Amino acid sequence: MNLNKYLDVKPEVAEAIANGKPVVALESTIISHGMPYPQNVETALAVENIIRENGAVPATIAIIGGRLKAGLTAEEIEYFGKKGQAITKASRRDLAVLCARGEDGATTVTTTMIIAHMAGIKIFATGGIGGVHRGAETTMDISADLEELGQTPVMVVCAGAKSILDLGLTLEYLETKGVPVIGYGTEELPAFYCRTSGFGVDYRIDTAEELAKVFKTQNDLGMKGGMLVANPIPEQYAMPADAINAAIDQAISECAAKGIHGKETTPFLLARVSELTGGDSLASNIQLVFNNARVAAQTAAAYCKL
Ligand code: PSU
Ligand code: MN
Repeated sequence: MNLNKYLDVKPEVAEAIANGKPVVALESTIISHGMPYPQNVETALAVENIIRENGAVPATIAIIGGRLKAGLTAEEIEYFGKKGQAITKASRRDLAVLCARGEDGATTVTTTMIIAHMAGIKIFATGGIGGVHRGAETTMDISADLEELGQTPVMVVCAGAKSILDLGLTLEYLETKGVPVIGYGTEELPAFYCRTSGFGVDYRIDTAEELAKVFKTQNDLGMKGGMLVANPIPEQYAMPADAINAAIDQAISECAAKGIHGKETTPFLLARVSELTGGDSLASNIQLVFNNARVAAQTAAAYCKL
């Protein structure tokens, strides 16, 4: 089963993959760098339960002691949650060094896609993806997540992207890379805490069955890239755009003033926006991840029937 000598697939996950049962991948940077402890651990465990309730097996992905893990135990999730930002945030360029040195790494959307694909998992649920940062025309800060979506055949179900990014440029980049951006039940790209952004998606799809069919077709066509499904936060948890945008603008100017750059930028902005908007934004963040887990599990189940 383990085709890759650095990969450990949790037995429950390996069994599901071998028998054509639905599996949903989950990332670990959202645990270590995306939310505070203990809500991060509680959320990660609750997301796994939601995936099970919707008929799929969860596989939280991470790097532990240099091993690529497809599926974590509850103890391992607790370890990532507690260690938080002390864990290396692992993107594509970090993978070989961490494996060779036997170190730990929290997987971003990029590395979760890579490891999911190695394990044979096709559908992945998260909160928000990385993208083209505001001011990228001079900083060139463009997340590796967009490159990965262009080259690895995994469907990523998210709630769009936070307006810490330039959403218009992010969509342009995805178009260049040939990544279909699908609105789940919407024509507009959701902006994480907000259901709307003013930017249109490429296609609107209303059912998990059609998501599965389109992604299966893309795979059958031999196209190597992924697909981005943007699922708006449920209405009752959505936040007013004005309050969020004020916090985002403040966080971005603080980030620039402190000279923060590179891989630290996104974790800094996430933590600062969350502090500035208080507990409401954390509650919304948790609910949108639950919502994405449901859609991903239903899509994985539909995919297995095709
Ligand atoms: N955006 C969020 N929440 C997150 C992330 C981004 O709203 O947790 C994390 C994800 O792991 C994503 C990564 O893959 O940050 C992107 O980091 P960067 O912008 O440095 O590529
Ligand atoms: Mn970056």
